[in-house]
Amino acid sequence: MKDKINAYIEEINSFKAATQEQVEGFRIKFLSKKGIVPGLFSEMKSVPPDARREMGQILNQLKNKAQEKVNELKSVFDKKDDGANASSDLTLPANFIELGSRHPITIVRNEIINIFSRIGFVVSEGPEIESDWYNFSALNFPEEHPARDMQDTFFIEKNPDILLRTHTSSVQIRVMEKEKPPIRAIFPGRVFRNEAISARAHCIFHQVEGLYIDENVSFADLKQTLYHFATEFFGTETQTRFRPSYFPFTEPSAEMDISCFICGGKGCKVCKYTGWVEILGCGMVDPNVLENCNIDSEKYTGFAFGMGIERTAMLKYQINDIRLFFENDIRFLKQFESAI
Ligand code: 2NM
Repeated sequence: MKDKINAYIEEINSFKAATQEQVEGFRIKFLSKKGIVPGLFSEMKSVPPDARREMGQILNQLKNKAQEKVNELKSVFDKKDDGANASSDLTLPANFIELGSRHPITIVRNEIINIFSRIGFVVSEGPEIESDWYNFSALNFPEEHPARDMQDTFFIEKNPDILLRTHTSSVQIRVMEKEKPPIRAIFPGRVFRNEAISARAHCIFHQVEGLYIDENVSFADLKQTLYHFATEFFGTETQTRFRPSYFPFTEPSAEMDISCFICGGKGCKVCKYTGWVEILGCGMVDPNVLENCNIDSEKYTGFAFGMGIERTAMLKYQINDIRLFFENDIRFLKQFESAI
C-alpha cells in the first residue's frame, strides 16, 4: 500500500493541466467520493493495527497534496479568465440587466408637466376624497346640475357631502383660496366618475388641469399658451382651432382641436377623416368662481384648461382600448420607454 501511495504522490506532483476540464477530471479521480483517496482510506480497515498510525499520516499527506494541486491549478485558470474579461477582450458583452419601463400614463403626465414647467407653471396636488364645495359648489355648478347625480359621481353613502373628486379643479379652488395672484399652476391627478367601463371610458382616469390668474389675463393668452403646448407635445407643424363650448366654471368656454398629427390634416382613421382631433377643454375662469375663492374679479382674470391623460396617451400611441392602462399586462407595458 505504501508503494501505491508513493506512486500516486509522484503522479500528483507531475500532473499538468491544459484546460479546466482536465483539472476537474483530476479532482474527480483523486478526491471525489468514489475517488482514489477515499478508496485508500476505506482500505485502512485491513491495515494491521501497529501500522495504522503511520499509514494514516501518509494517506493524509496524499489527500492534502491532491487538494493543494487542485487549488493551485484552479487559481491559475481563474486568473486567466479574469484576464480575458477585464483586459484582453473588450468586445465581450456586459451582463444583461433587465430594466422595467415607465407606465405610458406616467410618460405622458411627465411630458405635459415638463412643457408647462418650462413656461413658469408649478405643479400642485390635492385630495382625491373631496367635499361637495370643492368639487361642485365653488366651481359654479348649480344645485341641480346633472354631474351631481349619483349616476355620474361616487358619493360616500353615509355622508353625500363627501365624494370622490370628478376632476382636479377641486385642487384649483384650494390653491385660489390660499394664494394670491399671480397664480400659475398645473394640477395632475386621478379622478373618478360613475361610468360603465368600456373601450372608451373608465371609472378611474387621470387628468392634468391648468390655471393662470393675474391682472389682464386674456383669451389671447389662453390661446397662445395652449398653442405652445400643442406644438411642443405634438410637433412644430401642429395647428390648433378653438370651438365654443360650455363648462359651469368658465365663461366663455372652448374646446381645442389640433390638426391630425398622423395624417397632417388630410384625413385618416385617427381623426375619423375630419383632419382634426379634440384634445382639451378650456375657458376664462367664471367671475363667480374667483369670488368664491375671495379673489377680486374686478381686478383679476384668468384662464383654465383640462385634459384627460388616458385620452392624450391613446392618441399619441394609438391605443384603442382605455382598459389596457389598468390591466398591467407586461406585454403592453414593456413596449414603452425604459425607466432609465
Ligand atoms: C376643464 C375645461 C375648462 C377648469 C376651470 C377651473 C377653475 F377652477 F379655474 F374654475 N379648473 N379647471 C377647466 C376649464 C377644466 O377641463 C376639461
